[in-house]
Amino acid sequence: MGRKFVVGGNWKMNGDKNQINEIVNNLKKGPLDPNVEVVIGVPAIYLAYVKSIVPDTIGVAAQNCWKVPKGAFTGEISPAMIKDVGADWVILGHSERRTIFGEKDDLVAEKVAHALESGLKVIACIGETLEEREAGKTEEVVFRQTKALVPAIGSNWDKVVLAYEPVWAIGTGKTATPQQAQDVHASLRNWLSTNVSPEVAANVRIQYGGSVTGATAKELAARPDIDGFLVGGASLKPEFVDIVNATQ
Ligand code: G2H
Repeated sequence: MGRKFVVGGNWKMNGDKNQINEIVNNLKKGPLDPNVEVVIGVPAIYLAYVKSIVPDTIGVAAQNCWKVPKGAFTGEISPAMIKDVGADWVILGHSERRTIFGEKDDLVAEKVAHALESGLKVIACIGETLEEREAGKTEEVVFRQTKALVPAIGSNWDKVVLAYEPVWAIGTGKTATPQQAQDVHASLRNWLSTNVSPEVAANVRIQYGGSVTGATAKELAARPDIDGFLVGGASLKPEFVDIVNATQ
């Protein structure tokens, strides 16, 4: 069976109720390709609100969570809480979490493990910095980040989407070329085939993320190993619909 195209909108720390209403109305108007899975990653404080106004066909994701169900962790939210308000996804390991908030591979893995144990689906982000790319270390970094996730994911690969987001392309307007993205996706799939299993490699969906727009999505989506997008800035705009429909 083919991999279902999956497009995530990562709103990051943006939006108020007015803007959220506009974004959701735009999604409702669509029309969205029914063969594409759509997930919107919203600020934690708006998870319940978004869940109450968005159609059930659109998944709702938190952008982060902590690694245990509850306790004295001021300011954190748990997968149990995310599920309790009706959301079913969490984005973990985003490069902004890694670079601004100092999250390392092992912490990301612990969060992924607990989120999956709690019944959430996970968009797990990986990607190299410009310095690492220029030093020829793209594969080394992406494989290292993925390797840390393997024991955390265990047999739950069907609940995981990998998002390859080169850090140099995030929010910079510098999208990776379709060939650059395809090359990393293909070598990652190859690594998964050797280090996890050929089945996982064939079935896991790998999104590309980094300054995707309505103008760049179609050409990226045409590449065989690009199974969707994780979209930041453009997910706040009407063109998000064009990105969802990029394979049409
Ligand atoms: C990468 C992406 C969404 P943007 O972070 O995760 O953001 O599309 O703004 O580069």
